[in-house]
Amino acid sequence: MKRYAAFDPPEYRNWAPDPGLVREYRSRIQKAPDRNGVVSRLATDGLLDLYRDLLLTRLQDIGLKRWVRQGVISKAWLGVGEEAVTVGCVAALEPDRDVVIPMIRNAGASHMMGLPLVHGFTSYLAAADSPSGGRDFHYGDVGSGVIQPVSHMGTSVPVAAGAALAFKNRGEDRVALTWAGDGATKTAACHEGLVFASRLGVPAIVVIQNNQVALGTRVDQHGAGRPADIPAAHGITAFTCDGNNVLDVYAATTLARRQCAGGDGPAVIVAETFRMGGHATHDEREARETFAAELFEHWGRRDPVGLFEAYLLDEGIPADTLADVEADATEAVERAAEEALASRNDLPPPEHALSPGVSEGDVLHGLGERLAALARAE
Ligand SMILES: Cc1ncc(C[n+]2csc(CCOP(=O)(O)OP(=O)(O)O)c2C)c(N)n1
Ligand SMILES: [Mg+2]
Repeated sequence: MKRYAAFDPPEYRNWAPDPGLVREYRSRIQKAPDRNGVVSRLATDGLLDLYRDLLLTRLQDIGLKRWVRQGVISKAWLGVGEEAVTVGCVAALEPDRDVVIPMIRNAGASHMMGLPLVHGFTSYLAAADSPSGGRDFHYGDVGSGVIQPVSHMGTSVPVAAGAALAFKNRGEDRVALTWAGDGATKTAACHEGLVFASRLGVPAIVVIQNNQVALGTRVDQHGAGRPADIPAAHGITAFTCDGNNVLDVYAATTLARRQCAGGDGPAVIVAETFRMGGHATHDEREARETFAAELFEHWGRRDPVGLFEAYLLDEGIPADTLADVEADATEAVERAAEEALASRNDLPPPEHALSPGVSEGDVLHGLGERLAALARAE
């Protein structure tokens, strides 16, 4: 893909595939017969869909970073380097039936589930036409299978377990999938959710997205155990995967979904990856000091977009075809950002900030009562 000198991490700027890593990328799948079976059923269109979704996810982040530099927004939480953990997982789901709860690094899940790309931008502007009506930058749409997260780490795990229990009780072939960062796995909520899911045998998939860091604390500092050991502690089947290899993530999630659909849920996917930027755009310099430069180089050579592109070329897909996919993705993201900017000054009425917090479509439940209580107090 085109590289963006002003926005890419230094390791991506003059990126070229390392032939040994491209071979490893392929052999990782080939040496696992069940995963190889899943991947070999992907036709060219399926591979190109994965490529497009990786690009859209990366380009949305680049668009947000551009906004930060331009002063449109003050900061953005990006998922650069971790795109495959989102794209591979969601591609393995049934978008018309399954539900996801995306965390900050999983913004790409929303467009993959069918939410307009423009929401990825309006959500940051607090504009009246943003998904939450300007109240929250977290966003979702239950109708599209995206449950809006809250910022409290780990809490999406019990919510996913609860949604999965509903699917099980109704006898529906549906799964609920959420992600938990390495830091989030240290919360009580995460473990309560896993206990609940495992004891009730619900079709929930929890993806432990180990990007090696939680805010400014390295994974080795915030816990002595390994994220990969967590599923066994709860008696849950683990599917470990290379989080920078979209095919491996896709195959692992397909197998996890199959297990859930067969009534043998839940499943935990453990994806190893690396945060190439800061926690958000405000601490990128500190983030570079959190790890040795060699670690950035190690993971930088494993750019999930670049490696998949190299794999596709190796598969015989013409460079022109990839360039067309990229041109379309670039245009779609630029259009979404422009469209979002048009409603930048269209802010919601201030009373909306008083809502107790439950909203559904255009209705903010409880707002009337809250205003009446305020009027009585005056
Ligand atoms: C319960 C809770 N404690 C603390 C925070 C503040 N906080 C926000 S993100 C974050 C780090 C999250 O790390 P991780 O789960 O590894 O996800 P990552 O940011 O690496 O994707 C922290 C501590 C929070 N949102 N919720
Ligand atoms: Mg983390």
